[in-house]
Amino acid sequence: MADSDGCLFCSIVAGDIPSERVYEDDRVYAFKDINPKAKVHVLIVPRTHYADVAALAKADPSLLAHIVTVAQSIADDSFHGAYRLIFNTGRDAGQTVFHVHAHVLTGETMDD
Ligand code: D5M
Repeated sequence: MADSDGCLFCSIVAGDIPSERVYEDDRVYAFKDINPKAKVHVLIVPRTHYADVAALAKADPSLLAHIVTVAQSIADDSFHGAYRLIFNTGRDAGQTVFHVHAHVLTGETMDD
């Protein structure tokens, strides 16, 4: 677990910053990406702060598996179970928020 002070997604999970909720349970919170790259673009974040997917996988693999299950469920509801699941990991890979988040891209056919 890394420092969660001033973390944008910790503030969203806590309800201190508004978001468009899609799903939540005791372990994760899912909300619409503010800058969607697909018809349906949802971010799934664990309530507990981990900096990236590698840290999450090391600390709590079952929570990572749960995120995949939630992504599948969102895609089942949005687009017959077809989706892309992306974890940008590291600044040079485009990660801008250092609270692990799964991008779920679905809702339309993606050819490229
Ligand atoms: O993805 C970080 C993602 O977080 C990026 O797609 C925009 C999104 N974002 C940033 N601020 C917000 C708020 N306030 N609500 C919803 N979505 C947000 P990364 O993989 O780190 O580049």
